[in-house]
Amino acid sequence: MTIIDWFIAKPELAIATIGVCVALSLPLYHTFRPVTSNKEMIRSTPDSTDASSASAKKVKFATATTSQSPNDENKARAGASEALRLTMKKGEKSFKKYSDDGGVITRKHTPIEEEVMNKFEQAENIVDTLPSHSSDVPDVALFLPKLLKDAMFVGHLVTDLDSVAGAIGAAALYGGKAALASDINSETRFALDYWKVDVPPTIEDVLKEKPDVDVCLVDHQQTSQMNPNINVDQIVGVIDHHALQSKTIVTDKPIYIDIRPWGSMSTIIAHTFLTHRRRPSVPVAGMLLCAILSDTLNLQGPTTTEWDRLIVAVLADIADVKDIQLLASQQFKAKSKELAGLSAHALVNGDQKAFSFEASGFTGDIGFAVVETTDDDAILDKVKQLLPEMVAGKREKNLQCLFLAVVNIVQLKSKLLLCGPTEKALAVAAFGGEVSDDGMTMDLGNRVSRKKDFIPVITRTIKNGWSRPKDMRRGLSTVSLDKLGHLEVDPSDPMNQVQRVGSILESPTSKRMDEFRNMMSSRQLDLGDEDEKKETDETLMIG
Ligand SMILES: [Mn+2]
Repeated sequence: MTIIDWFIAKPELAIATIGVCVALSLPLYHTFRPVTSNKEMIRSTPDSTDASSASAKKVKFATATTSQSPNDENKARAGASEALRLTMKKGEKSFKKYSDDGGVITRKHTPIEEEVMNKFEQAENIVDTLPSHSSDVPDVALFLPKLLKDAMFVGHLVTDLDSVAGAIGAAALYGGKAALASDINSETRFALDYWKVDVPPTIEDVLKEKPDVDVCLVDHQQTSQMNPNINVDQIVGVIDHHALQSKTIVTDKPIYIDIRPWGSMSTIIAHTFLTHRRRPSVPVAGMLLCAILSDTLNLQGPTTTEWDRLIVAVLADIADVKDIQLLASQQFKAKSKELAGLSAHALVNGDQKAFSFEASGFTGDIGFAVVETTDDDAILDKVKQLLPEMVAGKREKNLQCLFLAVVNIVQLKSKLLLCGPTEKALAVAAFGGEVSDDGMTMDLGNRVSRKKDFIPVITRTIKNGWSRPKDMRRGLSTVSLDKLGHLEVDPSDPMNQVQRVGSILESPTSKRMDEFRNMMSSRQLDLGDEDEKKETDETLMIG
């Protein structure tokens, strides 16, 4: 008699046996499950309330664990963290293999995915400590600025996502109303639509209704960035992450001030939610998340701190964002509708992905950035800022090649920016398009999709044995990194635009850009023309 036969013959015994096995394995499961034990530790710590309530919480929690309630346990684990964990394994560098006619393509984790993955466990533990709905029990260890209650929270002029999301978050946290200091931009519009949040009223509308409302400035404290309708005497608070400069407001009474040197004002609001053991609603968490991504340029900007990284992971979990890279890309596309306001750094890094290759003739990572626009000329006019930024980014990220495709989404055509001879050679081999006279761009015709039109073609070319042409002069890879400048935020810029400064390529007195231009337009570089090779040897290498 096999076990199965026995089970069929004695079903009641079989069920009992399974029951005993499950009962025995559950305690073991919980003993060796780190997240659960952490949660137990945090939850069973008595808080400032009375002992009976603390022990009631303990009992309630114990019941929930032993009964394995699918609603409690699975819900907590079925969020964004779990989704990301399923697609990314710690230590693995790449994922998302998909087959196209070019074959299997492996995309590297984007920097933001890696950042979020690194903070998963911490974020999960933090989210687990939050009550599912807010309690009104005050914690004496925390200062609750009652003075912000019913205030109007408002950001700076030329308002941005951090200002608007921060105002919405602060209004939800402290109790009050968010208002707009000026018209919203396309990125803010995207976030409001995405998280289904109503556009806040304008400051003028709020003041019309309630002229003597208390005001809390968010994301600024300089009078020059303040909406002129605000009377300084009505200001009761400032929550900000900018430097205190000469035009900081002056008040005749003490006000609430919370200024921290973090990457985004919304990080401060989200962190205060956590310290007050409050769980922001999904729309508020989503807005704050998008704002941090915006201000820190997907956690890659120079102002990014560990707090921004941690809070992004926490908010992604609360807002149940299953694909953080997809959200970041969609937001960047919305942002790039207002390209005139974007720095070269933002354009090159806003929607960039890296792909790994290992083939007979070429091994390494290739970065591919895309800017989708209705006005490609406006972007191509910035080629002198974009190319040095590409060169610097390529060096910083240790990429073998970095491309930027400027895609006209109305006419469905693209131009490829070529930042060095390797890119030029590979683009010629892959796309066979016409290189511009200055050697810096290639017409890609009606190819418009990175996933369908660009990467598969490059993949096929490399798989078919493409390698760097022999005797090709090297590009700017020999220039030392520090000569390519460093990233900086102008403290007086409310928009926190990240700029590269001090690059020898951008200096007006430097001839490097002209040398670069000459080098790129020189035909022998990528084609390995034997006749002109001697000349190459004599020509001074850039760097
Ligand atoms: Mn900001």
